[in-house]
Amino acid sequence: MPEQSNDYRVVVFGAGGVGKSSLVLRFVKGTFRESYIPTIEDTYRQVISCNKNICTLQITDTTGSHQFPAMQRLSISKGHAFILVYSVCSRQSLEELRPIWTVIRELKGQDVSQIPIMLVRL
Ligand SMILES: Nc1nc2c(ncn2[C@@H]2O[C@H](COP(=O)(O)OP(=O)(O)O)[C@@H](O)[C@H]2O)c(=O)[nH]1
Ligand SMILES: [Mg+2]
Repeated sequence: MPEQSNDYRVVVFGAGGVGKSSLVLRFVKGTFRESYIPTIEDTYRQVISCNKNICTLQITDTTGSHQFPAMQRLSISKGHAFILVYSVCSRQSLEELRPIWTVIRELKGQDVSQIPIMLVRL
């Protein structure tokens, strides 16, 4: 399938339990759930208006830092923008972002300043 130029793929990474899915669900559905259901991998598609154009926003909510390396690399290769989430209560959750950051840099080339990456502290 040819890639559409107005199709944006955002991938959310971060340690298990930091609140990635909650963040995504709040944005996509406006909901919050108390119970913790570990994610395998969920993708949400939304049609948004952006610069007066209709765009498709595809958000991939990953399982976290313990994603299979091949799946992680695939999500990074396909992604246009990345949201790296950690918890202020866990130094470990911040440290788990480092290898993901390294793989993003490796797969997206050296000019990391050209890649939209957002660091989110929850
Ligand atoms: N009180 C509170 N609980 C939260 C918040 N964000 C997430 N949680 C809870 O933390 C747990 C893990 O959240 P989840 O989004 O599934 O984390 P994920 O593993 O990173 O996707 C769930 O039980 C959520 O209800 C928040 O802002 N406030
Ligand atoms: Mg989750």
